[in-house]
Amino acid sequence: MSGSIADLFSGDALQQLTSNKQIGEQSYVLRGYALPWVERLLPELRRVLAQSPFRKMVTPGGFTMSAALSSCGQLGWSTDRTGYRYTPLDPDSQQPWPALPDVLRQLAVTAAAEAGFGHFEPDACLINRYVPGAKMSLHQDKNERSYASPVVSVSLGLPAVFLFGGHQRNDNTQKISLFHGDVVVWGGVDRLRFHGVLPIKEGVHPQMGAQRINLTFRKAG
Ligand code: MD3
Ligand code: FE
Repeated sequence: MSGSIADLFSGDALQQLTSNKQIGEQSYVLRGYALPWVERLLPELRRVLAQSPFRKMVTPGGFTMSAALSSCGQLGWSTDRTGYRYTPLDPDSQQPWPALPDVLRQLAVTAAAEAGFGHFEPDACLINRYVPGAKMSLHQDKNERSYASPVVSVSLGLPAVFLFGGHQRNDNTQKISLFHGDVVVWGGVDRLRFHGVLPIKEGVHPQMGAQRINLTFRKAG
């Protein structure tokens, strides 16, 4: 008979996949932190996406991003041939982005506090959808007005390998596996570090299907 998954991993490997971890001077992985919130979060996410559906976007360089994007909150992020920006209106509908649902805000604010960032006031939640094969190349997040606030990210669905680099594009990167329900908080001196996501492996998540959805909460304005 098979035992627990603990039997399949060495002590070190299991530790790596299940423990909270400081990954930078002011960056923390909170393993499974969102799990108790998921049931309340998914119906709100569905409502948001009915109003502002996922869409493919083109970068100023002319490349179509492999992740599909949407947003909620006072400001939403988008890109086209003319640049990256936060706007109060969804450029597809010309209507305001859907409001940031309370449960999403509470999750982000509570996780930020857990990582030592009190008084986080997110005004933007970027929603990325990755199907197997989709990735995000190494980049910095520099479109926010101030870098004083942290970024909180919530991973849902298929696992991903997150790349966490330094302040120079060619600095070494650490690879961090992120699973359904994991929350990561980045702030302070780590706020402008390069980061990316390796291509998502084929798979089907029992609750989310064949996709990974990542929510990133920011104070953009
Ligand atoms: C580290 N998204 O939307 S979230 C992005 O998994 C983005 O969808 C990735 O990078 C994803 O911009 C990673 C994590 C993230 C977001 C912002 C950061 C990590 C960060 C800002 C500074 C340092
Ligand atoms: Fe980013």
